[in-house]
Amino acid sequence: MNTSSKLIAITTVAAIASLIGCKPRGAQSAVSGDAAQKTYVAPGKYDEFYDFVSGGFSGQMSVYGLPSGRLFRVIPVFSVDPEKGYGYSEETKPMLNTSHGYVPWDDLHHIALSETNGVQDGRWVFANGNNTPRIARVDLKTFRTAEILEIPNSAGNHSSPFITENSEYVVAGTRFSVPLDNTNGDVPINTYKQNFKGTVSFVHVDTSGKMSIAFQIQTPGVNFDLARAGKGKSHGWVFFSCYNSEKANTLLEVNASQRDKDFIMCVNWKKAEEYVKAGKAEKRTVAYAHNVYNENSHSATSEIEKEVLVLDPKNCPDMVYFMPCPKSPHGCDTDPSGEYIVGSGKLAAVIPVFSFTKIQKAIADKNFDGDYDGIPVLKYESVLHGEVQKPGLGPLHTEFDADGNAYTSFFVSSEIVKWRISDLKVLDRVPTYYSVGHLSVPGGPTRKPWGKYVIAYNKITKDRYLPTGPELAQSAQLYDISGEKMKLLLDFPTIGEPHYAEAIPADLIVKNSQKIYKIEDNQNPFAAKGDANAKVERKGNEVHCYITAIRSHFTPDNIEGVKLGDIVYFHITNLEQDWDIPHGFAVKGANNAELLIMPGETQTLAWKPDRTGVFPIYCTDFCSALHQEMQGYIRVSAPGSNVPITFSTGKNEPTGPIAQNK
Ligand code: K7E
Ligand code: CUA
Repeated sequence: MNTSSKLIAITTVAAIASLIGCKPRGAQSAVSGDAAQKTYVAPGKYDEFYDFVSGGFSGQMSVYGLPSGRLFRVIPVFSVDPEKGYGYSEETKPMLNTSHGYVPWDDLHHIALSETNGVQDGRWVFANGNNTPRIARVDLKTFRTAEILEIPNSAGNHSSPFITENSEYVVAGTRFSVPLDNTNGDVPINTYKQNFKGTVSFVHVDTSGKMSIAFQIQTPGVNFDLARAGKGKSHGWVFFSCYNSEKANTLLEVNASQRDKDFIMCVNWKKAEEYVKAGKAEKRTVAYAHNVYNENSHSATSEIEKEVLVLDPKNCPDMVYFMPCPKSPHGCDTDPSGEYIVGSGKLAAVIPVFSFTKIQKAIADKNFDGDYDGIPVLKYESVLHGEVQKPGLGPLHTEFDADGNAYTSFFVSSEIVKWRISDLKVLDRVPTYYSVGHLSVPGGPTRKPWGKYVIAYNKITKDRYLPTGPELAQSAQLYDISGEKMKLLLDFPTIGEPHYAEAIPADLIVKNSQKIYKIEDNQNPFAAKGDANAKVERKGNEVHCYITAIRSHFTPDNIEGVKLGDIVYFHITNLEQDWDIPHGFAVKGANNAELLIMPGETQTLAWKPDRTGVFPIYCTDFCSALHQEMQGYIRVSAPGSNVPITFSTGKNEPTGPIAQNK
């Protein structure tokens, strides 16, 4: 054991001992005097940045303003959202379809804003579903989930989605290695070393935003954790951190921490594209869902795709290299110039910083330290720019400003450390409350950081907020980085558990924000584009109600002729053409959520009545002074009844043979 590895070993023991919690001293330290002024956004004024924050196990994404920390919206992505009817309306259910059927939840960790020439462009934001591997694209015109693509040959889509500088690809590395989908997966778990493989996927994004899996690369059975695309000079490469190079399949806490170094995997995707073009990829039969929301029909479709192209590095020289990285790396981040790649070993005592120029030279000189499963391993010293010494305990993630500085989060020692990339000197450190995970600097992962702030996304709140029972809100903390020293400005609670977040100047999004759906563009097959088109039709045991909503009534508002055993479909068209006037729709006893229908849009609620009687329907969104009058009734009769289908608004003559009920 040399001195540095001894140091690592000692620090590792200390780190493991304190992994469970470490509260910084001076936890109640005061914020600087002008913090309130710096975060105060006067009523009616706009924030400077939008902040898109992952919701972790809430499966959603939330949108805050910075510097105020005000919550603007929760965007449902992988989880159903009864507030908006997402995943409950017939139109949105297909968004949550997978090869396993309907999966109404996921674990959303990472955010990737679209880029042009390495600069945020405000078109889309991508997010990963960890559990049932998926990538979603949210359209920033509407702040709605526009597309969800399942990832085959993957299990735990954690190393995802990280975007290339012209949004050519979002990448997806599997956290769990598994028997691949085209093999017989029914194998003993302890045959891990023979039968379990990893993959990284390159998901192409076309100019309209539409995603497709261009190719996958099969890898040794490690665990991929995070990734970053190269930029500038390193454009064309993606760097994936991985742990468990021991290929352990039990007690990873100990067994995956044996080796001094794990790896960062460097993938030359331009080379991979050449191999795909040259026919080197193997077509494999798999099954994965591809779900797309159509803005004109306001409905999603889900297709199961059956094929994927897989490259094996064994047949593709010069495509994949491993770079040793101390002790179970987590974060893997590339600086704005694209020259430096920062690895963050969770149990390491240093932060290694690699040089892209040196990586290229080491490859050219074949400066290898053997291979790992046939893939060349670059010599650590030959690719290293240097190590940040004594930075803190448990480095996780690094962001950058435009002035050559890096900001690294330390989970175990609960702090943010600012250091200079050129000479690796630590410049400043501030505590976080508590146990910070990701950091985010506006534009921090791009070629053009906007700087100004770093936001810490913390795992634990403890004593920071009013107690709310056994679980407390997770928390973000805003720090001013405009000076030499970082200054804490604000705490604000978050929805779900925040992992990564990205902030973007508001004007890049505001100018494109959509206000309504034009009623004349509405192609939903069940739309009623005016009260004259409102109707109720029976088709076998289905009753389709084409209902319009406008302040402050539904047309029709009285419906009869439904029989027990029928399925009733309420197709509600919101005829409003004004910004911010949705209507809601609910019916008593429905085993479903409400609908929330945007101006010009049609959404459908399916309802299977469970008893005869008269059931109220009403608008759930306070839309006008007479919102409370926006209501109606639907009558359900016995299966054999001869009540005909009738529907009306504003008429009160008896319809149908009601005498029988008198
Ligand atoms: Cu560090 Cu899932 Cu990005 Cu959370 S991960 S912190
Ligand atoms: Cu419509 Cu309330």
